Amino acid sequence: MLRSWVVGLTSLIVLTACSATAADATQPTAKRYSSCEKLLQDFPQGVARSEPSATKSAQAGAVKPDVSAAVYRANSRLLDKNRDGVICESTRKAKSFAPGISSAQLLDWVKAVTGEMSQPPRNFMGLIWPVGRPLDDQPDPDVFDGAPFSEHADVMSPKEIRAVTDYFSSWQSSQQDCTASERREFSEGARTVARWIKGAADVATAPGPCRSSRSAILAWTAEQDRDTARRIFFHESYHAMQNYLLDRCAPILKRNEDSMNDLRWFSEGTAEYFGEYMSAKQDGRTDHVQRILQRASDDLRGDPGISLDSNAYVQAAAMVLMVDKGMISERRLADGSYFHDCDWINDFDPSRPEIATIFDDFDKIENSGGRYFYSDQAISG
Ligand SMILES: [Ca+2]
Repeated sequence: MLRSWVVGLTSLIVLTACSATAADATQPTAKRYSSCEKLLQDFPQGVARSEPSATKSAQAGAVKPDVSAAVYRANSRLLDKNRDGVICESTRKAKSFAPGISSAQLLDWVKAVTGEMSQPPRNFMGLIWPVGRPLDDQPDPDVFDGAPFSEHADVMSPKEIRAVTDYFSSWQSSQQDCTASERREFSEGARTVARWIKGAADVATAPGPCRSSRSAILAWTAEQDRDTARRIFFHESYHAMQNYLLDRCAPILKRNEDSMNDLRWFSEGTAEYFGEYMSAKQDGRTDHVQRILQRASDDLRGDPGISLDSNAYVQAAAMVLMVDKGMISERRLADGSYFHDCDWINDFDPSRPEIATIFDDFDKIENSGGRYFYSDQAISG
């Protein structure tokens, strides 16, 4: 029995080898490329050696690569570093487990964000899954490792929950560009994310895992419409693209991260502004500033004494005021370049007199004829 199986296998190998030789003899040798940049000019989605390899890559959230055994064979030694049967696979990945948005649509969101940045990370992944309604109206940091998420009703089966947690951990472990010490943190990171997902937390965050590989992950709650989920996804993606946030600047500036908490208004305000900006851009709208000011204005009407530290709505409005005053530009906000080094920690410190005026005047939003704007006095003040 074993003998005949071995014989059969040998014949198969011979047959395969013969057909490969025959194919090589009749086909011109495929072009060799010296880099992925060059190959991607001809094959923008990368090249798989076979249909199953292409399908597997697409299931992992990438754009489905073209299939060409000849191109693959000519270039795999140099360009298929992780030996997964695909050369120059997409570095942008997205997976949606939520009804209401497909993985292909989420990949469009991912590409929109990374395309906007002047220094995007090499690898980026977006992940969305559904949760139900909140179980109470208080955050439960004790349940979620200190993260300010709240428990929601489960809407996924145990099998689906497993699929979401597996997706995150397998994407993370496939990241080849992270350092050995960063990779040692992977399992604890994946376990934390899995606890959030299993606990039906309203997760909205940008977990590492390293400088060259970033992700934005979102639990889409039953109370959020699609536009809200998209805006939050863009907000979190922006955090993932802020190359120098407080945790990264603390060791560089030799300061304790907690001593810089009064800078969060700027990292949050830019992210919230970006969420509205990117949503408008995708929809072909130009009303993002109006929406930002209207939300802040509604918030201020509910609580006129609110401070600029209190929430992202008023912090995004403060960005509008700074653009109006010429202190920042929308272009640099949108392309992430205020976060290319740690200068922002000093530039936007509330103890600076010009920043103190923003803390004084962010609430001077006026409304006339349905239009929201900062008063001339606030702009010139
Ligand atoms: Ca590969």
